Amino acid sequence: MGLSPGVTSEVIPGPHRRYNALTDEWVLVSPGRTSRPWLGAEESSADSDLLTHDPDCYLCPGSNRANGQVNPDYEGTFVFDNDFPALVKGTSPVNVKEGLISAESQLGRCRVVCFSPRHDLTLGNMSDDAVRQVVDTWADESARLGAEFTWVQVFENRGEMMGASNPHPHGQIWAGSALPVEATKENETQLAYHDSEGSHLLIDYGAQESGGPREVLSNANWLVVVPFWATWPFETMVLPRTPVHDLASAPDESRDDLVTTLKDLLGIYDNLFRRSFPYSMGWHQAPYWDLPREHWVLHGHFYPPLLRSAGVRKFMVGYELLAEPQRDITPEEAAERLRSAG
Ligand code: H2U
Ligand code: ZN
Repeated sequence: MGLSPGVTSEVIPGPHRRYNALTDEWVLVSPGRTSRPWLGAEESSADSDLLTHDPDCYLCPGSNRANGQVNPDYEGTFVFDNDFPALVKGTSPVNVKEGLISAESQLGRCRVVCFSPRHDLTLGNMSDDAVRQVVDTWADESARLGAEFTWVQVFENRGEMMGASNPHPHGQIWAGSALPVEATKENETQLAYHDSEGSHLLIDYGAQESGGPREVLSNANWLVVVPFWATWPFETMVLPRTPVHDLASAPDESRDDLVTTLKDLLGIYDNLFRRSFPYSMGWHQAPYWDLPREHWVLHGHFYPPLLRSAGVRKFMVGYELLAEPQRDITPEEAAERLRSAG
């Protein structure tokens, strides 16, 4: 490829737009704007002390869930069908096409994944073995759901600010028959790149960023960067160093390295503003279909909402909603601050 790690490491001083090669979109970057006065919303940043087992928590072992089922006395991870699923298998077919009005069926299944029986832990402070079990559970569940559905979305909403309903460490998996919007964009860019360059977009991108100003951390199998085109202030992307299509095909040593990667990254996030750091994270795995998958590289996205302190969040409003995403702190500054929180 002939790409050097120094490319675009120079500071770009004024407002400019950056291209997102993964989604074929643009983001407006306005360096220096965080120094503007702030009289707006400040979120409460107090982390409350949690019980190791909370009898009122519907995810704790032995608890009653909303549908009346009782959780088993589980010891590692525990997965169950969401009692309030956004996608279901047995709906009557929808096929509407009348002028500009279209609708189609979307069948699916929603799972809830408890990461640990301990109510007070987070993915970042669980033991290596316990996090490895979470990675294996994500992989096994994805393969199983992928046998039935096209897209398997593994994700975690952490913290009240991101809409998590409960501090008990947990995530969700939504599997569906149609390829969602984000996946469709990423599929098109990765396929087009693979066709024209004969290599993988995200592997080449990782190679270009490795050791550069946007790298946050790395090891033999994984690289974490603040993408050149990041929209959220401390957004990161977790990239494998060699093409892996989905979690289930990640070999043993890669999964072990992923455990270290996740724990290191989450430690950095919690250190940054000295609070339990809220975020939405998730894995983008190749679609489970008969069409080509070779171009697709497994990767993780972390989208944290915080901007300048534990109490001030980034709002995607105004220009962002109406025109295009905009950021103040540059991806290079964000990566620098994340590295120093390590
Ligand atoms: P979130 O915290 O990301 O919302 O995930 C919790 C999920 O757990 C949520 O989707 C489900 C909610 O529907 N849930 C159950 O399936 N059973 C319950 O008893 C309560 C919540
Ligand atoms: Zn609990």
